[in-house]
Amino acid sequence: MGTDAGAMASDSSLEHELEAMLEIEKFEPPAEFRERANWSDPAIYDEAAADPVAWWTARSKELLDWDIEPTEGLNDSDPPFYKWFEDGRINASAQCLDRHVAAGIGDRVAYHWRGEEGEERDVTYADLHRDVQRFANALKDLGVDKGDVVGIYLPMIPEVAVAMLACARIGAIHNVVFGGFSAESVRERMEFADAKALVTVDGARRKGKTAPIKEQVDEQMGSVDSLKTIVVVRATGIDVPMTDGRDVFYDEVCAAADPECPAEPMEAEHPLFILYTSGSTAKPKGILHTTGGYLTGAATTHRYVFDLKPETDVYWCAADVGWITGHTYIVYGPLANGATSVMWEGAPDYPHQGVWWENVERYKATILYAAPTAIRTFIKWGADIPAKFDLSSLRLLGSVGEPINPKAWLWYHKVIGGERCPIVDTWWQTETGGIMITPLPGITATKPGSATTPFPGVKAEVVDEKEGEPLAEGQGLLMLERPWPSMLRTLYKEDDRFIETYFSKFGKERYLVGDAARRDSDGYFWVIGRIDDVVNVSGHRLSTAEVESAIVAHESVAEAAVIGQTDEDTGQAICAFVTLRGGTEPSKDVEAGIREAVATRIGKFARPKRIVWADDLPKTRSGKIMRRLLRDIAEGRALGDVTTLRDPDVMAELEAKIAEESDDES
Ligand code: 7RM
Repeated sequence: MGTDAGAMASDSSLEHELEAMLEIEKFEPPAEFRERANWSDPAIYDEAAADPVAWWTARSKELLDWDIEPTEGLNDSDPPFYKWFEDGRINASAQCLDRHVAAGIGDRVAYHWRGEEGEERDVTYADLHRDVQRFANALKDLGVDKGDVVGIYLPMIPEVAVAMLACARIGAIHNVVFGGFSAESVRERMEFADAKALVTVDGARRKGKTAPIKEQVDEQMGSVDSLKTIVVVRATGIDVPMTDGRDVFYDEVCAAADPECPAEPMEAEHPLFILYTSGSTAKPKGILHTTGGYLTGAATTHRYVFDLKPETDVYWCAADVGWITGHTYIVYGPLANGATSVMWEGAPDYPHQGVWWENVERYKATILYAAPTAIRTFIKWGADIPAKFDLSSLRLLGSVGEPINPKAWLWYHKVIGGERCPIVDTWWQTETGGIMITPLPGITATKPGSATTPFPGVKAEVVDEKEGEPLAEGQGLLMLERPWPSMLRTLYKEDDRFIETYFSKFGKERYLVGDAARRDSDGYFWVIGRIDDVVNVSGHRLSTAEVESAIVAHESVAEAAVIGQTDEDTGQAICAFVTLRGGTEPSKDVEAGIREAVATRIGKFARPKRIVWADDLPKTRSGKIMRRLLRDIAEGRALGDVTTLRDPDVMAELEAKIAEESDDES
């Protein structure tokens, strides 16, 4: 009781302080930070803008050691199929490992890995170099060739980085699926990509429990014809079913493989990976990234946005490797730069709610990169939890995945950053490969809630929706107006969809982001959110269509419409309007069944938070569901234009339903 009262008192005075800080418009980089920053001269922006291709080419040569240096920067002869550094040769795994070992820093820790139960493994660059070579040879022995697709479905263990780099070493294209996705999602992503092999795990630990991953994978993978091999990492030691002639253990194939696997220089445009992400339709998009340009973007932004000093920093990106943030800022960026990272296996509240801060203290982390949803959760748990740990090692904080509300920004700044750490709010996407709009911590004055301005060499605009005219100030569509090295090259095996999705609105030279944004009088960008049917739950991208198709798979469901509803914890939450088949009455059982159907088909994180039973859905005369009206009603706003509805009464009925719902709550 006593401590609770104390915590509440301090929380309410903190609340007042944050309230007062909302008045501060701009936060200048602290002088002591600026003095030591990798970049502190704003002239860098002009230099890059004067000749962006030459500027990116110079960064590429500064931060990477090409086997054959490119003679050309950008090939823009066939937009939107841009090529970068086309005649250069480079191997991503050699850039991340061999050159550091050769430079004598092989014993530097690449990952301080920490497991859920407190286990620790320090993995050095030399360790990774050894393991990657063996696994690369093992993949070859298993028949994986250059250009083949290899699925990776692993939890946050060092083997995930080994598997990615082993693919890169032999020119196989990795296709990582986030561990939170269901086995069914994995199957779909293996099918779409014609994956030849899948690397997975016996079981995955989550908050003290072990999920039988291999068993779940087995239930799905029989029908994937292209799949010849499943490699199983023994991470938990649980018993697993193995199919003769298809399944092998990671440790056994590595032990049997040749220890030396020289890295083969790849063409700069050789595909490095595919990563599936949600779009407007139910079918996920296979974002394709290639080697030289992607690595250039990853290394450059990682070094300069995070002001990385590889010799002294301890960097922690608290994302999962299964998302683009993990690809670029846990694996390729940090390893290319020779950084020492923290890799945390678990959840933020296991074994206790202070475990992140315990990790910061334990490894003396200097840079922390996290999502606003995590920060909002920590705010809810209370400032007294981080206060128990020594966070004085931190010197820079980052945010990614969704807009950060100013209050959360200020809390992060004050409670975690001790008011001394600049915050970099980084806007980017799976498609962009790396950070695009962000402060430079030694240069940019930050405003809480704004990702500020484009990275050097990047040209972004907010344009009016109809004509695509850039707006000096005000709200419109966010566009990227010039190619950049780490941009997606296409949607895997769907070139037409690539053009249609990103380059059909205002032409083939202007990339349509899919976000709405605002520019203020200083030219700062404020990203508002998606304009398409993409919902962002805790920084996880989901399409309303894919959740709907999972819901209608339930036998009792006739029709479903899904919207993203503003949520104070997760940014947006899934709200589903469901009509049941005749004869089925709404019940807790049906509700549980629907949630289960979504968990099985997509993953637990996609389960609807709220289900509204509807007798009918608002549709236009041509039968399109008007999600805009559902959004209005779910958020308790006045309804917009309903005149295009086939049956305007539907809305009145739904409004009555929503009113009933809130009566139930009170
Ligand atoms: C890195 C990542 C991309 C979408 C993007 C935005 C939203 C990401 C920010 C942000 C406001 C940010 N890739 N988004 N970062 N919105 N401020 N700093 O998240 O492909 O999974 O999602 O996420 O809507 O289009 S992603």
